[in-house]
Amino acid sequence: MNISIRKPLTTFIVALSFVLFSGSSLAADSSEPIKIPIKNWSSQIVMAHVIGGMFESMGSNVEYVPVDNQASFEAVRTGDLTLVHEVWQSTMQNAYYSAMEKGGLIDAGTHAAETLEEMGVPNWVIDKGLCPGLPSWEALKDCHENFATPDSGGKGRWLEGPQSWHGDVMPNRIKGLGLDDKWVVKFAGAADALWAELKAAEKEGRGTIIFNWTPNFTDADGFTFIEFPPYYDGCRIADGGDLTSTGCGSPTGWLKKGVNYRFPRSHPRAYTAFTKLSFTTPQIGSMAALVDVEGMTHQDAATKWLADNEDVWKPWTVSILGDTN
Ligand code: TMO
Repeated sequence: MNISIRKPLTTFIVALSFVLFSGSSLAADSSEPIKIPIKNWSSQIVMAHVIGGMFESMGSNVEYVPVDNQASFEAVRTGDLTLVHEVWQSTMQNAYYSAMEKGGLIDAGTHAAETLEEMGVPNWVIDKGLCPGLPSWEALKDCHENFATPDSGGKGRWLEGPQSWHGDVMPNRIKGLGLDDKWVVKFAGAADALWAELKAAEKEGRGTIIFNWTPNFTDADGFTFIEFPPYYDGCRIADGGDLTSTGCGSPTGWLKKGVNYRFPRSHPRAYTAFTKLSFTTPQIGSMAALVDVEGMTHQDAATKWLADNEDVWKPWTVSILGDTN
């Protein structure tokens, strides 16, 4: 009799404590690695390690996964990646929103930095008068000789980034503006080739037009983006535009983050910190500068950045539930 009364009571207590225990364990992060993408420009790679270091300081495991930029959004959707931390509006919004519409990628907030990805010139090109009338694009009608290179067939050369970044946006733009008899687009093999070109052109005193972006380390050096006809949704050929509209420039835009839909549940603390995380233009520029100006490795740059900026990122990791992992 005694036993038959006690048994249900014991069962009840065990069940109750299980509910309480699992209630609190839900708030602890899984030990499964958080999979962070590594792409092919400096701020992205340094920021990957900055974010990974922040997660590690919270007790999480991380894994770095080299990925193709345009394929990375689908990889977040399917869970092969946990997150993306630099979604540039001008060149990535289509892939980002299409992964969101298919289901599986969710928005995780926007950085403070505004972005621009555009063709431009180092300020000394303007100071030397190599293309009078810049930054207006119309100036390009009369100065292409000063931007010819051995591989450009007598035309002025635009040095684009790797073709995997934006496809045919720039070749189409030159056609759309009616500049294709005077200018030609060449694609750099890697971002480093853009910075090597800036140095070489300055040394040789010749004009140079490269693809560049902000935030970047060049923000501090003096770089001027060319002003093209205004961007509007659908002006580019890839977005339904035609030759009369595809001369449009790049939009000033946002820099977003995104995560796989399971991340808030598997790693609630890391997810919360990641949604709070927001970098400014000078912060992102300094991540790139540690590599492209100071010559550090991406990992060392991230370690230094984390050590120098604890006041920036530590507050994002503090739990409002009052305890730490
Ligand atoms: C994606 N990027 C910032 C290199 O233009």
